[in-house]
Amino acid sequence: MRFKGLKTLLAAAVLASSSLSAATWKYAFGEGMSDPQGIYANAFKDFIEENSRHKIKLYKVGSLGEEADMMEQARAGLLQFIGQSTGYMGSTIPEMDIFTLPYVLPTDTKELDHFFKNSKVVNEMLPSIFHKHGLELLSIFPEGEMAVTTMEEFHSPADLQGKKMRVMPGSPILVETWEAFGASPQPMTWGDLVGALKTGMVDGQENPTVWIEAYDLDNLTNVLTYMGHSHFNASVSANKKFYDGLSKRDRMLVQKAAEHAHKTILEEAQKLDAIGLGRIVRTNPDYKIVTLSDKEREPFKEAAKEVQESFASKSDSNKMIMEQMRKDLEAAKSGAQ
Ligand code: 6CS
Repeated sequence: MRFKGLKTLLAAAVLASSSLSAATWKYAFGEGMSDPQGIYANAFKDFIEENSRHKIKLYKVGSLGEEADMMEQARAGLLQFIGQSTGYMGSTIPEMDIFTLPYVLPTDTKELDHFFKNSKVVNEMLPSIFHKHGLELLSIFPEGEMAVTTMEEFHSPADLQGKKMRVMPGSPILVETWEAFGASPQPMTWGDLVGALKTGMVDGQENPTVWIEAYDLDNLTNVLTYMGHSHFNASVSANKKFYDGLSKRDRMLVQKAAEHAHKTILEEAQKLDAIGLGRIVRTNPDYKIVTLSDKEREPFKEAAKEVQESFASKSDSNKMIMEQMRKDLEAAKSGAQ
């Protein structure tokens, strides 16, 4: 009896020490430290470090290779956490292309917030899909409406004929979208984009306004166009084996850190986008800013339908995601009022 009690005591001591022992976890993300993914990563790191003895080592984009390399490293367990733009994920996790589909997500920021907080696609369906790819999904968040920067103005798909538009690599749907919009899509990494704009290899690109301003893309193009077609989103996940191997207490810590970082970025991202636009207007007064009218958007919306159908036709899983997405967006519309 005394022996059994001793064993229980020893086991408890081992368990306690394992959850108290300090570890350093690696977290790579696809942007710089002061960009939205960096703000999320820093908020996550601060929360973990303030509430445990663990440390987080952050790796900004480029320090561990390109985005595709980061994803491989995270799935292989060399990294414990990864933050990545959804536009880089569709070829690995096809269902993630739901976030790059044109004219699906609302432009209204309240609706968008409601959607990301309450969506069944985000909170119930995607986590189990991520599991199949060796990842534990922690967050998906919007960084800002996609703005299109080009050398020349465009108001219709006909104006885009033959224009080479850079898209993020790793999303078949982005290629289909810009083809449907009349352009000639050119998938390329972020690292190659600035050179491609300078040498005329591409005629335009799309990104949130905050990013366009921060990386001087307004000075490399002549026109910025809002066409209301999509939002730039990012996701954060953990390597699943690592996550499953954590103590219950550490899993809770990771979830709480993700909730905290998610809240932080939702408050910040929209402000940042508006600040970015304000800076462009002040520092680059000759830069043309165009918002397509509802009438001008019509042919793009029409073209988008075939891309939405194409996404849903790729697999049963895509079809189910698309159906639930429509319900989630309806709920967001009424919930945000
Ligand atoms: O266009 C891109 O590739 C980059 N854009 C943003 C807003 N974040 C990271 C991504 O690599």
